[in-house]
Amino acid sequence: MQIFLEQLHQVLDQKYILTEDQDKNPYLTDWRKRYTGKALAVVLPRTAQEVAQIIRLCAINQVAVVPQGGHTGFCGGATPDSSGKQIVLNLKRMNTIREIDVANQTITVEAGCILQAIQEKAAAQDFLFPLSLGAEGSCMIGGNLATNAGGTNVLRYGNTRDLCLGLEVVTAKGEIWNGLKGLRKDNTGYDLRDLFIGSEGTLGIITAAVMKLYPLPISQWTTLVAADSVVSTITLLNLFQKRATSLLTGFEMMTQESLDLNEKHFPQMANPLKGNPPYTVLIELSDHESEAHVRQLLETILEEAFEAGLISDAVIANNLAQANTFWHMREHITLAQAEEGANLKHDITIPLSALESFIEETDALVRAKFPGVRIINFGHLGDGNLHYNIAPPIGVDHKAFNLTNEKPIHELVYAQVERCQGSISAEHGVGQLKLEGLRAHKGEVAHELMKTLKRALDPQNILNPHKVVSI
Ligand code: FAD
Ligand code: 2HG
Ligand code: ZN
Repeated sequence: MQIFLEQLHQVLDQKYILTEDQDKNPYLTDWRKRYTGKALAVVLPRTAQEVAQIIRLCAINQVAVVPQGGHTGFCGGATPDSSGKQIVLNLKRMNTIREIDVANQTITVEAGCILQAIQEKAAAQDFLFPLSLGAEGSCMIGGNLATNAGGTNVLRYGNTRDLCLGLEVVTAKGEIWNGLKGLRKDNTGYDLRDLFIGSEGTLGIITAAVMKLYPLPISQWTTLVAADSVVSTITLLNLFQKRATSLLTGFEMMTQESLDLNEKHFPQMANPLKGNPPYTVLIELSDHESEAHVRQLLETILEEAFEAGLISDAVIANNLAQANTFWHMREHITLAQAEEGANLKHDITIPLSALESFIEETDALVRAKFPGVRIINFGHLGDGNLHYNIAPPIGVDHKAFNLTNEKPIHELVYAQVERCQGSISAEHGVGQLKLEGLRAHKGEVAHELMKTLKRALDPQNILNPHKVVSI
């Protein structure tokens, strides 16, 4: 290993190869503090050429490499194992926005660009970069692409995969594939770009990307509404889809228990709706015509929803600051859960037609088998994506509870997901957290095909081994 470290010094300046514990430690624990690993070194390259040289050295010396962006992922994908033999390759120094192509409506960015920096750069040129998630101040576009992140704008603009037109990737052999064309049509055989997106660093290292831009909306209106049942929230979604069509850019659901937990830790985030309703829905419309147009449309749809008995209360944000408060309330649920202690996450998708029966049956089963637990169910309802998280009963030690109950709770929830033909990972990926369950979920044929791809693209198994699939 000494030889390998010496070879690394021929590629990178000493200060970009971290080998001391105090320097490495900030890169070794994930955001949830669920995983802590060890690393031979943390390396901080600045260019794709340096990444390629590092990978070539890893291949020669059989050293495994864990690519890392902001380390905000929820599945332990960017955390090394406990052997101390892997290196972490963090992309944060590759943070140049290379180009905005106004006519093509695209932005070319390096993998280490912070998501929020891309949004801001686009906005400065009157463009919208629609990917938006609670971690946007610290996650990086390379990590977003590697996990195919979702977030709050998916129902209008799609997930990260849908926003990407081209990639630059360093392969397991240390070659650089330049696929940075900003083309909306390109049917020249296998889609390599789609292979790397969502592969969580197991097939290649993303060093740059061409992403789509959209015109900035002229006006956005945000409202919070109260609903009594799951079926009301879904009927309401369908009403907005029908009346507002592409103007509907956000449709987020939060249960009473989720907002209670929020208020406990962040009293300033109290729900402005009266009477603590069972379901609170945050709805956002975005318009390119005029403020008056979208405001009137929103009021008309809400009136219709009241008349149909779908909602019992509504608060429309009067200004941007109030709209931001509504969004902060939604985004703080994750932070409230983190404050409360370790919790069990289930990032799942269910077809909207099965959502009502999923929630009603699963809530009943969970409450019967694990009395007192809090079901912190919230999420991107417009995408059928629930964050069906479970917090231990009040007053119970979280670690002890999770130790005994994690497995049976996961089994119960995932069995329900399978029954409803859903997915056990909607947007957070697989990483090491869901590695074991993936074979059963995907089925033998799909799982073998994934392994075949992994073997073909990374025969030495040096790219993020034992994440997503083990070969
Ligand atoms: P990391 O955590 O560093 O890495 C994630 C995976 O990608 C790892 O497997 C890593 O090896 C790989 N990787 C990273 N960079 C590269 C690269 N350049 N090339 C190849 N592989 C790479 N996720 C959502 O989808 N929707 C949400 O709404 C959402 N909200 C969140 C809110 C909060 C408060 C937090 C903490 C997280 C949230 N997340 C959400 C999860 C997380 O932010 C996303 O998964 C994000 O895309 C991860 O980006 P990152 O840069 O932190 O990646
Ligand atoms: C969100 O939608 C994130 O806020 C986090 O995906 C979900 O905390 C979670 O489980
Ligand atoms: Zn989410």
